[in-house]
Amino acid sequence: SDAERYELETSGEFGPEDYIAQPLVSEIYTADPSVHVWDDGRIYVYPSHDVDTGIPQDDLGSQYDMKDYIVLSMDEPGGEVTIHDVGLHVDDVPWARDKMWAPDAAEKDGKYYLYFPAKDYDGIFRIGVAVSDSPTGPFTAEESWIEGSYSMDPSVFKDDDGTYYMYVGGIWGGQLQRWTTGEYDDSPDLNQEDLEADEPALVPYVAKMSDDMLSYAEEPRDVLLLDENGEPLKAGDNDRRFFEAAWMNKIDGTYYLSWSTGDTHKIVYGTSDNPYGPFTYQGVVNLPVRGWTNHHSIFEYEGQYYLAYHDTQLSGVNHLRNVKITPLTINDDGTIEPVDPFFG
Ligand code: FUB
Repeated sequence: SDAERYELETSGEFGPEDYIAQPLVSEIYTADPSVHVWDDGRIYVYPSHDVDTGIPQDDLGSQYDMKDYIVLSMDEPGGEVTIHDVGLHVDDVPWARDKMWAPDAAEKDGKYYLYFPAKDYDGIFRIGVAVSDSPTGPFTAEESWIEGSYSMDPSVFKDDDGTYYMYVGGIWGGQLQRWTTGEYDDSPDLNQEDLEADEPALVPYVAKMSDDMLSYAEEPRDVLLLDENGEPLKAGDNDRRFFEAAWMNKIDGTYYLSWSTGDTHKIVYGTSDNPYGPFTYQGVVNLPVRGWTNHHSIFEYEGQYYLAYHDTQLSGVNHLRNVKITPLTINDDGTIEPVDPFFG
């Protein structure tokens, strides 16, 4: 079963030969890789920069106590990786207190926008933006978070018509369950979703970006995620329901939204003919990796799709991760061939 497999993978002893891909870098710990190939043809990885600050592990992910962002880049998959200077530090973000979690980036008219979640001084996750003339920074943060933003794991998708959309959200430590009324609910017992198993699961939200890329051009709206019968994925459907890490691709005219299932440790996906959804569940992108979290991006380089993801090969510690890249097969019928991060 998936559960047995996860137990084996997280408890077992593994050598490099057991993994289908190797860490991009070993000098620093990196996670949550958002990958883009900008107009210069180079591959840029916008990851979280994992550090250990001694905070004990809990179900809210308090041990994921990251402080800055460092961009990686390379000429081609498998090419030499450059670790760039710190692109943005939490001390240089006026509104942010801590928890610089999974970022993403966008390019528009020669400017680069780093989007990132962080907790404000009330401990509430918001989405921030910082701007640079360089894809690797340094990025200059705006004074405040993006108005109307909440929760974490932002990703920004550029559609063929030049419209940019941001997808956001994550449950449990990501706080999405605290926003179901539209206001932040600070109840101490609301650390997980408060739903019956047969109720619709929580979903990410999407908003079109303004022309200047610094704010939402509209009220965020829920992204509906449906099963094969057109019913919303249920809160008890832990193998498929949304947990965090939404990522958008458009492949042959179809919108593919992929996400992490969190406590079942998979990356799965659904498809739609509309960037707002609804998305119909299709299958698995990535089977459980070594480590609790599974967070990815999908990108195309010279006609080949790739999956960027992370595991804990180098540390064996959940919050000290390393990013990897491996080829991804899109089948002729448009389905994604699931990646097994282990040989054998
Ligand atoms: O890296 C911190 C958090 O862990 C991310 O925001 C989640 O997606 C999970 O990977």
